[in-house]
This record gives sequence, C-alpha cells and structure tokens, in this order.
Amino acid sequence: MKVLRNFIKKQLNAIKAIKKNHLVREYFKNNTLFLSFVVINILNSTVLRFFCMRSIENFLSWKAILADTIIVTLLGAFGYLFKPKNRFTYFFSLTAFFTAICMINSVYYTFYTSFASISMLSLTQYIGDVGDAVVENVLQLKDLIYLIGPLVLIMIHYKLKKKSYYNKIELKAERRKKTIKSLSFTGILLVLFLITLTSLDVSRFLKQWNKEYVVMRFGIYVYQINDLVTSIQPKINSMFGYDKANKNFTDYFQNIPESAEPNEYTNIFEGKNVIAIHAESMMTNVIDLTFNGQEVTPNLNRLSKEGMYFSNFYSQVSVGTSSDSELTYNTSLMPTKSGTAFVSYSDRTYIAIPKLLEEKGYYTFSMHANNADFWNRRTMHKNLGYNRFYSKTDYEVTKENIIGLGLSDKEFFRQSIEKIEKINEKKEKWYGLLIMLSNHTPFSEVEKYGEFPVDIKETITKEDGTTEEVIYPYMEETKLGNYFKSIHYADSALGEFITGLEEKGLLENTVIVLYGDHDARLPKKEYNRLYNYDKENDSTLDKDNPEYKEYDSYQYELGRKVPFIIWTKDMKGTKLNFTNTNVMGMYDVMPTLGNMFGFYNKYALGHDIYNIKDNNVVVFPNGNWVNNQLYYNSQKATYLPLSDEPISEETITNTTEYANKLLDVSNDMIVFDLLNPKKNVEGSTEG
Ligand code: GP9
Ligand code: MN
Repeated sequence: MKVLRNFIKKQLNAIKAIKKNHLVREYFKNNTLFLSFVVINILNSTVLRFFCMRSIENFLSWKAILADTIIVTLLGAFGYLFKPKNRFTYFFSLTAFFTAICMINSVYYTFYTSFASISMLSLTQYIGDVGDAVVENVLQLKDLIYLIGPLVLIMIHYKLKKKSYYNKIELKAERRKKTIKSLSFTGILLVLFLITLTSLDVSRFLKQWNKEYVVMRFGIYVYQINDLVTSIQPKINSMFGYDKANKNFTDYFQNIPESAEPNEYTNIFEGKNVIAIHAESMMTNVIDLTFNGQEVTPNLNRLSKEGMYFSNFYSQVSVGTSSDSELTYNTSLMPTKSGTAFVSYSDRTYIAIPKLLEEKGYYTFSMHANNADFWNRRTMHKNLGYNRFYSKTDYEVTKENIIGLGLSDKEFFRQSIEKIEKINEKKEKWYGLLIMLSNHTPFSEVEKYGEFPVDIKETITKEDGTTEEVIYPYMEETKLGNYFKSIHYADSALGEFITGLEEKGLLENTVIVLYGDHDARLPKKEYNRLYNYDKENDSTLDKDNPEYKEYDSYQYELGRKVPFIIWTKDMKGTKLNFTNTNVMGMYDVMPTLGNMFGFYNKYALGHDIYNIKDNNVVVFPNGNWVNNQLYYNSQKATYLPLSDEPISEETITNTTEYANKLLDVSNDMIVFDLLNPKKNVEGSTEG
C-alpha cells in the first residue's frame, strides 16, 4: 500500500514538474524580448563592476544584481503597455539609456577611480579639464564592450520578427495584466532586497559619497537614480525662501566690521608657511593619559606643552563627520541641516582659508592618501581654493603599507615630506592641509599599531618577601582600548612627521596647526570602564561606590573635545607658549588664525578667540551649545553648570536664540549660495 502511495506521489510530482517546465518554456517563448532586455542590462552593469572593482564579491555581488534586476524589470514592465509591434522601440530606448550609463561610468572610473555624478557634470570647469582626455579614452576597447548588449537586442529583434513574434494581437486588458504581473514580480524582489539591507547600507546610500560601496551594494542603476535625486535636492531646497534668507543674512552681518579688530596676536605669523594637520578621530582625553607609566600620545603631549594649546576645544560636526570638520575649519560655517555641504553643496561659493591665503601670495595644497572622491573632496578642495589636491593616486600605496581605510599615516607623512620639500623649493610661501587616516573607527587592526599595552601591571610583594607581577586586563580587548593603541600609532606617526620636517629644514619658517576632526564615536560605557574600573572584579564600579566618577550623557558629550594646537619649533618658553582654557569651536579657528596670518573673513560665524575671550559660545549642529558657564542641551531643555557663576534664565533664552539664528544663517548662506558675488552684492568678497 505504502509503495503504491509513494509511486503515485512520484508520478504526480513528475507531471507537476513537466507542467511547470512547460509553463516556464511557454513564458520564455512569449516574453523573449523582455527577458533579453532584462538579461542584457543586468550583464552590462555586472561587466561595469568587473572592470571597476575586480573582486568576485564585488562584481558578482548578489545585492547589486538584485537591485539591477529590480530597476530593469520595474521599467521594463511598462513595456507591456505597448502593443507587441511597438515594444522593441521601448526596450531598445531603455537599453540605450542603461548602456550609456554603463559606458559613461566606465570611462569616468578609468580617470577618477570613482563613479560619475550628474552634479559634477554640471560643473563646466570639470568638462573643460577632462574633455580631451575623455575623447581619447572613449577609444578604449573595454568601454565599447557595453555596446554588445544593444547589438544583441537588435539581432534578437530581427530573429523574432522573422518568427512572427510581433504579429499576435493583445488586448488592452491583457497588456495591463502582463504589466501588473511583472510589477508584482519586481515588488517581491524589492521586499527581498529591502529586508537584506544593513544599517550601513542604508546610511551609505543616503549619504551617497562612498560611491564604490553604493555601486557594489545597489548596482549602477540605483546609484545613478540616487545620484540624480541627491543632485536635484539642493536645487529644490534653494528654490523657495531666497528673499527671507537674504534679509536674515544681511541683518546678521550688518554690524560685523569690514576688517579684523586688532589684538596682541595680529599678524604674528604673517608670511610664514603653514602645515595644518587634520588629525582623524583625535580626542583631547588622550592628552597626558598613561598606561603603566607610558604616555598614550607622547608627541601630542609635547606639542601641547610647547605650543599654544586650546584645551577646551570642540569640533562641530554633523553627519558629514570628517568633511563637516573640514568645512567648518576652512570656512567658519556650520554643517548644513540636511545632506552634507561637501556632497550636496559643492558648487556653492565659500570664503575659505586657502582662498584668502592664495590672495596673499601663498601656494595652497591639501594632501590625503585616500580616494579623491571620498566626501567629494576632489570637487570641494578645488572650490575651497586648494591649488592642488594630492590624493591616493599621488602616493605609493602597497598592500604592506595599508592600515584601515588606506595608506598608513607613517607612510603618508613620509611621502608627504618629499612632496612638501619640492613645493618648498619652488614656492615662496605655502599652506598645506594634511588629512590623516589611520586612526579611523573601528580601530581593529591592532596588530598593525605596534605594541602598546592598555592593561594595569602591578608588582606586589608577598609575605615571604618575594615579588609577583599581577596584570589586570583594564582596557585590553575593549573598543576604547583599541582606540588608544590606534591613537598611539597615529601619535607616533605625528612624531616621525615632525622629526622628518625638522631634518629637511622645513620647520624653520613654518607654523604647525593641528586639530582633531571629531571624537572616536565610541559608546559611553567604554569611557565608564576607563574612568570607573574595578580591577578586583574586572568590571565597572557600582554607582554607589564612593570612588565612582559620574559619567553621564553630559560628561560623554563634553568628553568629545578634540585638541587644537598652534605650534612652531621655537615657541617653547615664549609668550605664545600657554594653554588657553576658554571654550572654543572649530568655527573660531578661521578668525583666530586669520588675525595671526593677516587675512579676514567678514562672513565667519566664529570669533577670534583673543577678541571674544571668555564670552565665547560654541554652537553644535543639533542646537546644543556650550560656553564657559554651562552646557545646554536644547533637545531636552536641560543644562549642566560648568562654573559657580549664577546662570539666569534670560542668558539661556538669549543664547539659545543666538544659536538657532546662527545655524539658520549658516544653512541659508550655503543653500542659497549667499556668498556668491554674482548672486549677492552683500556677499561679495571685495571691499
Ligand atoms: C576619509 C576620512 C574619514 O577619507 O577622512 O572620514 P570620516 O569617516 O571620519 O568622516
Ligand atoms: Mn574623520
């Protein structure tokens, strides 16, 4: 009986399979054109990834293939709305469009090791610069490979025509049904795709600047659509409200003087060369921190003690992290409220440190051994006025000298010195911004940082007089512990850099300016362990323990301080060698340095710290602010007093209003391009 039942079951399954196969075959036969269209365009996108990112996991990335399928079937589905005889024109036009996207990106990638953006193409200077080169490059065979797709589609079309494929009559209802069926299939794929997205995928997709990642996970077609939306968004934002924005802007700056108010630091560095160091994730809390008597950052400590050190300095970044910090440092403006200035508003006019120094006869350059399109720096550095941006392709990067995101800081600095030496030979005065990279989250390549234990070693004397070494793990194997190892490496790179510059005589007439770009972005509990370690139990002290140091969200937020140092080799022991403890923000750098080097930007949002002194307020992009008296959390409308001075409600209200106004004006200046002299007379840099 059982045998018979199994036999019948098997036969039924076989019939089902045949029927299924038959259906599949039928489907293929009736939809040859649509399927060819789908396959051709997915293949083209895959070929593009193959030429650009030659690892199997990249070009055969199933997420990208799925995303390509979604876009192609989504648009393809509407082809069924046409009568069969007109469908080829629709599918072919789409294929031509998709092929063009692949070809343009293929050519672009050869030049820039990145993918094309519509917003960049709208920059005429860009087209001028690469125009000839593009024409030459188009002749490369690999960029023509994509044409095979449309050619194959034409061939299929003629074959089908011969077989009278287009002769059948389809009623409107049938055509609509087919469209809905294909759209439903796309919908299922879309759900599948969405549920597999990680938060990193989503965040990178929204920010769009890590183009390789977006193409790898979302395919070239989704990338290009996303790029179109991100390029249009700033235009839409700036369509309404110009008059109001312009009025607020004019009001805000009407009482600001036309030139700097002099103080005892005016022009002290005029004519000197500058090396500005953008220290990735460097925080103030590492200064003077030791483990087992070893300094975490001996070189940073030395610079802070020999130079002018600002110990109460804050970075003011938003989602644009490194790029926001570069924006605020260079222009004294705040990050934008939506998008990031570097990516969404790279075509706006900025008054920036390099531009103003160039006007004073400086040669200006920036150096960063990462992909030039990271954070859209290629475009933005040019816009900010850097005469030359040395990026990854200007450096020798081998497998052995990579840490984290790219070239190790030690190697970066070593190769940069060679470049600076050449610049120094040719240029009379120069200013360079060097952006470090190795000390970047997740700080996991511990083996590459060199030995730096972050445990506690104690020698105990036993009753019999013998000694024993006890080791408590403390920060070992923690994220913050790894951060200390990483920053120890970065600090050692910094030390080698200073020595290297000295050896080449490049410190003689040079001012070093160093800023931490933002905090290490590590969870609060990591700091709790650092400050409240219970070594006996290898855990964190209880809150009711008398030794327990409060580390709540206020301490955490204030603990995000980063160092800012101005140093020259002969500053030690002079009147410039001291620690300034007044609260100061990244937006105060431009006015403070401006006074020292002799340049001025009326439209800076920060202040020269030596004019504003202890009256300063640092506004954060989320509306929180801090001054010497208190830290105000505007979201919760609560504050933490920082001094014994009484605080009035009125001061809080007025300062919060000031903070909001400043953020609005800053955002408007960027979004409405108010510093563009062509659009706005008030914003002219002349006069
Ligand atoms: C990338 C580097 C890091 O080149 O500057 O950027 P971040 O992740 O810190 O914004
Ligand atoms: Mn950074």
